[in-house]
Amino acid sequence: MTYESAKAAFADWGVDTEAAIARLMTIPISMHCWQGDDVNGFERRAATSGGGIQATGNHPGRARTPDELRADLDFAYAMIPGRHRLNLHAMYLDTDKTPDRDEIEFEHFAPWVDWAREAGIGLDFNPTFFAHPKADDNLTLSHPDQGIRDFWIEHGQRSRDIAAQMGSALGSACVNNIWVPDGYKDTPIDRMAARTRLETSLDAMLAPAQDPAQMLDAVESKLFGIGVEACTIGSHEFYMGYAIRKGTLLCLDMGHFHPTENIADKLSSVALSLPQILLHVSRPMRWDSDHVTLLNDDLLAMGQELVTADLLDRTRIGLDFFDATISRTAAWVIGTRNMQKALLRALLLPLDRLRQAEDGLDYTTRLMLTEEIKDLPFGAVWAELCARDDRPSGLPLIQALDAYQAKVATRG
Ligand code: RNT
Ligand code: ZN
Repeated sequence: MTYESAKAAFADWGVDTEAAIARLMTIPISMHCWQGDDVNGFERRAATSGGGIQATGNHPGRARTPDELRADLDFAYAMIPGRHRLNLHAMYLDTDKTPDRDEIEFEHFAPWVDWAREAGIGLDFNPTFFAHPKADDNLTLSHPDQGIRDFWIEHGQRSRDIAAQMGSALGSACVNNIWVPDGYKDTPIDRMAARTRLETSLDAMLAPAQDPAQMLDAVESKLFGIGVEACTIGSHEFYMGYAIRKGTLLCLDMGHFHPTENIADKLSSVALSLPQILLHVSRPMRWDSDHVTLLNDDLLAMGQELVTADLLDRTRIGLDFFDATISRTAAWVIGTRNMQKALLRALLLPLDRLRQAEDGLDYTTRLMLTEEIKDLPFGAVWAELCARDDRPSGLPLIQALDAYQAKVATRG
């Protein structure tokens, strides 16, 4: 089907495809650096695992250096329509020096900032509270030892400073997202003590004022992780309350809830109490498995909520998945494009008709509408959008992904 006939088909339903295309092109997705190298990072010291977020798989082509990772990112962005952001973790510093986590500085990330400026890409940031000897107990900001808490508070404060400098250097507020792995494998006696310690540490970390035009604090909750099955200190209730009281963003990771919970349903509820939200778009399979996002019902629901609840201007969309069994660059491209496709489908909905049916309690019409519009030619609009931005789609995209993977597969 040609774009012109697709445009006419949508126009019959009162939907303007040009407006949908134009809107989608303004929505940045924050692509996560850690899909490119299986969450290894570039610290020049023996890596420790931990935190329950290790990638599984051994597909050839993992980026081993910052330059390789940037080359892979350049390729991935060239396959994705629009202009986007990069979400960097502190462990991805690019320097010959070997600062410990409590010694990191903006200069250690300067090559990333230069690259981002050149590419017109915004940066987001994350302190790294895992894969470090001082996180081996799965306790960081809530550790009973004050010295360990202070170490991580220092790391967090430095991360906030670095984020602010990134935001100022690039003229776009950098979200600094805090996720800690803290929790207990087996049932604790004193949850309150641990949660109080986490709160006190966060308060200390967030005490220095920062300019919201440069950086924004976010906190990420979790239901459970490998090794902390009995209790996660930073639970959903903990961070939702904290974000509301302290005015930070709340990060909702789609893999961090009970498997049958609908994360899209949460947006309108938390948005009534919070000015801004951060998303970690992911695909849990039975648990927080961080599979590459598909264009499935969960993603479609997320896109739809962002559009219908008018939350696009106060939601930062970030991705969080890592699969080491497939081409890492293809994973980025597929997952990011799927998020965009979900948003495009939402932007192409005949919302006035749907709302009218719902407001009139005419659920039959609402159901007829939602099911009939599934047959509209969304694919032709997406293909047009890709073509206009000089991005491949369909078979040429697959060829491009294959060719790039063949190139990087020789990495040792
Ligand atoms: C872990 C969290 C967190 C991490 C990244 C690497 O469960 O989802 O967001 O995936 O910080
Ligand atoms: Zn996450």
